[in-house]
Order: sequence, then C-alpha cells, then structure tokens
Amino acid sequence: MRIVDARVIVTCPGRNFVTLKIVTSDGVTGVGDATLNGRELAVASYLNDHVVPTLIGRDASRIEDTWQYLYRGAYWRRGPVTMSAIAAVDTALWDIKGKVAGLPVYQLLGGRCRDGVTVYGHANAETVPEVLAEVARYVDLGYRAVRVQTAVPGLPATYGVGKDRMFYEPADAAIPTEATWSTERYLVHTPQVFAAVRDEFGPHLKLLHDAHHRLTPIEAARLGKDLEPYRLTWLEDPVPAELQEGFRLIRRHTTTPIAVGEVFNTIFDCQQLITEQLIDYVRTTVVRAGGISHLRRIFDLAALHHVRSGSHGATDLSPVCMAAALHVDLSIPNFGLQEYMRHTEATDAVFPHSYHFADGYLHPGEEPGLGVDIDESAAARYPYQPASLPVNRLTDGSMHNW
Ligand code: GCO
Ligand code: MG
Repeated sequence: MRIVDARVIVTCPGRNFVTLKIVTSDGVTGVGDATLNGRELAVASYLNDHVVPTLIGRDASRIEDTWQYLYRGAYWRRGPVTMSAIAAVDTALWDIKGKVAGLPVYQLLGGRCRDGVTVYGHANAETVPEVLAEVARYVDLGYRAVRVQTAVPGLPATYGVGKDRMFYEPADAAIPTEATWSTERYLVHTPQVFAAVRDEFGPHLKLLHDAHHRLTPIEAARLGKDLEPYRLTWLEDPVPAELQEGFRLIRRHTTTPIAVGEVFNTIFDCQQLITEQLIDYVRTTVVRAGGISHLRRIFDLAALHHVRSGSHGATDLSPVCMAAALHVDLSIPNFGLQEYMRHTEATDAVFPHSYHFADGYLHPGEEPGLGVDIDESAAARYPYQPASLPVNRLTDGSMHNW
C-alpha cells in the first residue's frame, strides 16, 4: 500500500486550518491537522516544499519509520513548524492504518481505559456576576470541569475574554493587535473571582485557570498560594516554560496543581518538568507534538512520574486534531482532562466527524480510523485570511508575554 498523493488544504471557515490528506494506492485516505495559529502558511510550505515530495511512493503502513525519516531527516530538529508538519503525516498514517484494520484508532492504541473523555469548557466574561452565569451555562450543558477567565478591572482587554462567548478566537487581525497587561492588578483580582465561583458552585465542580505565561515564578507562587482555598484542578502556564527549573520555585510554595505544555513540540521540552515532578498535567496535543506517535511517548514518560495528560483543545486545533487527541485520551492510563472549545458550525461542516459530546464527556465514536474527514469542496469555499495572535505590553509600554 503506497502513498500516491498528499494534498495540503488551507481553509478558513471562520479561522484558518491547514490539513494534510494522504491517499494510498488502494484508494484509502487519511487526514492530519497541521494548523499553527498565526503561522499557518509556514507549515503549508514546509509540507508542500519539503515533505510531500518524499512521501510519494512510500509504504503507508510504516508509521514509525516515516516519523523517524522526517524527524532525523530534517537535520534541523524540533520547532513548531517542523513538528506540526510531522504531526500531520503521522496522524494521517494512523487514520489510514485504522481504516485498513477496520478499527477505530483507540483500539490500535490498546483499547479504551475509560468510558469517555472528560472535557472542560471556557467560561469567560467581563465581570464576576457575568462569569458566574457563564459557568452555570457549562454546568447546565453537563460539563464537569470549567476554565474561568474574567477581564481584569482597569485593563482595556484581557486574554481569554472574547466578544463571542462560546467560540473565543484570539487571532483577530493580520497585523497583531496590542493588548495591555498589569500583573499587579491581575494578582489582586483573580483570587476574588475564584472565591465567588466556589461559593456559588460548591466544592465538586473542577475549576481551572490559565495565566497564559504572564508571571514570574515568585508571582506564580503567590497566585498559587492565594488560590489554594478554592482548590483548582490546575493553574495553567503560570510562567513561560523555557526555563524549566523556574518551576522548582513555584513548587516550593504552593499545592495548587500546575499544567503546562500547549506550546511544547517534543518530549525534550518537558523532560525536566516531568522527571522532576514539577508539574501535574502536561498539555501537549497531537498537532503540536509530532502526532500520535510522539505524543504517546510524552504521556508514557509522564505516567512514570505521576503527571497526567491535559491536552490543549482550543479552536485553533482543528476537528482532525481533536478526533486524534480523543483516541489517545481514551487509551492512555494517565489521562487527566481534555480541553474542548467548540468549533463553529461552518468549521464542523468542513470537517465532518463522529466524535460527540454527552454528559460531560467526548466520545471519539466507533468509525474505523480517526472518524473525521475534510470536505474538500466545502473547504474550497473559504479561502485563507491572514490572522495573527495579539502581542502584549505592560502599562508603561514595555513588551510582555501575550
Ligand atoms: C488555551 C490556550 C489558547 C491559546 C491559543 C493560541 O489554553 O486554550 O492558551 O487560548 O492562546 O490556542 O493559538
Ligand atoms: Mg492555555
């Protein structure tokens, strides 16, 4: 079974997605997500110019060998562009293997370890009373876990708070919009938000919060301590994670669990965080971390060190990535939580899929392969539109992390 075609499809049904579709000599097709928010065309070029020509004629059944070929063969290892491209190939080949076997991919990965994949949704709003209503909306929908973000009083706009509540999308302009940030104001406000949410919803709802890489380790330690009474499931990305030993300082001061990893590309980005048990959840997902094959390596290492999965599932991960992530989530022993931001109806129409939400869980469905496809004629109706993630400045104009 040889690869006879590999197409890179760029489409924008509300936001940009890059999808690789591989076709075999038997006519079996497989899809992989290659979307890198704000840098989509870099991955499309990497695939078209450097990967697709090497795929034609290759044995589609050799998933691991193809992964090694693309990873070692680039010579320039790692990085989000390279690893997203490799991820797309790997994911599409797992899809094909499942279809050939007549089994959903989770069965090839060892079968189910749980009944369903517990997901968390995003409650976001300007004010505390408004965010309480948003949390209630998710509880009514059946969610067991909710991420809570509000605007910070005194700042014109805040990460995580969008115009459209259910479909938050930060990549909003071709040239990055500029946001303003004050850590001081944020650190005063955030514990008050969680005090109100716990008070309203009681002790059992899982609550999460994303600091989006904005703090220093000692500021993160302060926030973690202040949030302890509200028993968060996790505090996400408290600091940028290039300096992994910085997490030792956070750990010394707080029992609030820490989740990190949506920007990681390989096991080497989280090796120290995992082996030193500096985090509780690793948030890598399929498209960012080299596909199903490499993501499983990360989660296996994590399992040895009491670290659970918490895969990124924002709207910039396409339904193809979401489907693939669910097969992994269902089959690993150390699953924690899966982020689930709903896609728009236009996106769901371009990517027909068998996964579905019920009673707080996502289920990948029982179709052979991943259970997701791209409708190429629907995709063609939505041409690429340039869109970048914002940048962030402190109130005095200094550049900060967004
Ligand atoms: C999350 C993320 C997103 C990112 C986005 C960037 O936890 O869901 O932080 O909101 O900002 O995925 O493309
Ligand atoms: Mg995040």
